[in-house]
Amino acid sequence: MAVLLINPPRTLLADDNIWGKIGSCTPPFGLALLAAVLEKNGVECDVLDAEAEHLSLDSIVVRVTDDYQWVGITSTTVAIDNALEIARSIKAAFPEKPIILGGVHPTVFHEELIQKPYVDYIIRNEGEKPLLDLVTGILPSEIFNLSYKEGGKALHTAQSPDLYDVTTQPMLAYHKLPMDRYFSALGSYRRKPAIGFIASRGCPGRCTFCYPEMLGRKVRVLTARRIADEILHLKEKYGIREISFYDDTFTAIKRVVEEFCRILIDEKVDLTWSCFARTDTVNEELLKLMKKAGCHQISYGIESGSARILQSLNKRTDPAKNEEAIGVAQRAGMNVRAAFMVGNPGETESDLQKTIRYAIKVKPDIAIFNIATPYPGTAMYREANEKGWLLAEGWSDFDLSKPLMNLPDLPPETIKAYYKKAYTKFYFRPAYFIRRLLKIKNLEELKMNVDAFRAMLKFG
Ligand code: B12
Repeated sequence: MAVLLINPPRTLLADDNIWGKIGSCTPPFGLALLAAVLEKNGVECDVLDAEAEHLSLDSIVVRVTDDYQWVGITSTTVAIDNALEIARSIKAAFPEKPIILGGVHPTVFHEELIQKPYVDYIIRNEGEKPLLDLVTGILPSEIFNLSYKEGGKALHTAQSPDLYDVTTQPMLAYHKLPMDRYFSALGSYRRKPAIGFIASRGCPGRCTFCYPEMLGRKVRVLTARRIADEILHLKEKYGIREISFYDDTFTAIKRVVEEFCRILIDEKVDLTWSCFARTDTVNEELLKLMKKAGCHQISYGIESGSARILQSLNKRTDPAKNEEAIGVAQRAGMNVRAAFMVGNPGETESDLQKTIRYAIKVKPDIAIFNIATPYPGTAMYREANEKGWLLAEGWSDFDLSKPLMNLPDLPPETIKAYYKKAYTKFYFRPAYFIRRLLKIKNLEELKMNVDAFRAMLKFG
């Protein structure tokens, strides 16, 4: 028995989406882990990363052969139309092959999506155990987190009372992936080859724009030794020199980060890396240790320069504390990448001006502005839905570059104008340019910065 797991291609990003210019190509961590779990349990499995391979929808079905008895497809919200189209065309060509959907969007909309004639199963939330159970013949009614059909009726089994034990997680099935296709986002790496990695699940934050129930609210992290060993494998086997940690909050559990840094330092591992953090999970001592262990960039979700907006996003930080955390990281020798959201509920034009002024004042090395997007499953989506603000024409609009809420105090055109304006105001300053240039350490970094800077300017 063999399983094919598919990562659908995203709809091409429009010219007015900054991510089309600076975005990364990252391994589909979830699918690569599911493939490793299946393989470890004797189930043959392949991963088709149609996003990384730039496959058209038509060419995906050609890669489905009789050898596969099961097809699994992952999907976020922005990719769901493509995921469903792939499911539909595979079902048309191979009516006997069961099709399983998983990932964040099918989890939120399992009731609706299981009704599609070309979807046989939906695995909600964490997929390791339910997928293995399903493909090894356990009865659907005995599998947690499963939506399925019986006699034309949709059935949904209970949620598993246990979260997946990440300490038993096998190394991702890198050998099933097109490893030479992956790269990190412009402006985020110092050396190449750079690749994404994820060491934990969960986040201590409870922001209104996030869906913390997806993989469980509790923060769970691999052991420091496990993280280091997998990275050493990536270095040895694939020549990786830099890691971009994509964990929601890499610094959530300080003890593990400290131990990981000590391993890198003691074993003199030649690695540069970057990560995401909340500003309330770092301190000077930790940042200095991370810097010593090769971390050159930290990304903070700063979101807004307005305390009122931060409060309404339930961000549990404030502009002064965020400014302090930026300064501490820079004094520790790191670059800071600050992410902001424009077009939040309750925001006015004056708040947007405040955010741009704040971004300039607190001097991050890189600033990213996204349009506040109400993803299904989040408190922001519920509010927008209840208040009749939702504007999206389709799920492929959910790409962080379109105003999708018709807010009472901020028309969509104003949000769009500030989205662009924020980039021009932040990047088109001689002081910024000089500051950035002086921090560049090598030729690779210079080239990457020139590319990133050109993208930001062209965009703004
Ligand atoms: C790393 C990451 C990325 C990476 C790459 C993701 C990738 N290639 O897998 C990059 C930076 C490229 C990225 C891009 C985007 N991302 Co992103 N990303 C994440 C992040 C931080 C981690 C995802 C991850 O790997 N988790 C760990 C693995 C183990 O979990 P998993 O993928 O969910 O898989 C598990 C289950 O979902 C399930 N499962 C998943 N697929 C399948 C399939 C089958 C068949 C089965 C049975 C089970 C199953 O089993 C897995 C194991 O338990 C998440 C937040 C989070 N913490 O999850 C956001 C997140 C997924 N991203 C998000 C968004 C919005 C985006 C972008 C739209 C942003 C943009 N800039 O345009 C794009 C869309 C990309 C796309 N192709 O769809 C949102 C999605 C919200 C939504 N409703 O769609 C999230 C949830 C962040 C958030 N809190 O809002 N992202």
